[in-house]
Amino acid sequence: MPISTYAISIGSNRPGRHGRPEAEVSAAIGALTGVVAVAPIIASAPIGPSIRRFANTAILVETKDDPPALLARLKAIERDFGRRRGRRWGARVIDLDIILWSGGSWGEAGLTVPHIGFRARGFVLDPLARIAADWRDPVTGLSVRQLAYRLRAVDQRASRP
Ligand code: A4P
Ligand code: MG
Repeated sequence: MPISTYAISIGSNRPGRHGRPEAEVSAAIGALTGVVAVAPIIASAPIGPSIRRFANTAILVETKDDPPALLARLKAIERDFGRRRGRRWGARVIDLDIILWSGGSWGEAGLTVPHIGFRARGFVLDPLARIAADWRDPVTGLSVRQLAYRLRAVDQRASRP
């Protein structure tokens, strides 16, 4: 497998052994090899049933791993950080999702890249736009900058009286 680049989103809304959610996010970045770019960590209001605020960021990783191999590495970190399997979208110490892959699309064995929901999530698009604004989503052909802009426009329309 040649070297490819991945965009990974990181979220935490529960303290763990490294400390507060921001510290968990930083520790997860430290646990990964091949990290070539790190966006600022943002605080974001929870989308879904969780009440606690999230710390979120995005990173770029270069690796020879194919998508399933990288997912296995990410899941090992989630387990090591004490994430418990439970309610989907429940509070979690760390959540690591593969968002984009320089190889394009992947869809086998329970793994979908680009991530199915990322186009509707500001907490993914905003940090990612800081480090990979021109990266094009192979499904829509839109860049991360355009996806972030489009989502903000939708949100503004929704909040207009
Ligand atoms: N899976 C399939 N595709 C992928 C992929 N591209 N990356 C499978 C990672 N995993 C992928 O994921 C469930 C299963 O999806 C995995 O076992 C893998 O085989 P998960 O991470 O265990 O479950 P999840 O995180 O609860 O679900 P999901 O769909 O990843 O939800 P999200 O998108 O992570 O949303 N609000 C704020 N403000 N900030 C957040 O970070 N996060 C969520 C969770 C909800 N609200 C939030 C935030
Ligand atoms: Mg996830």
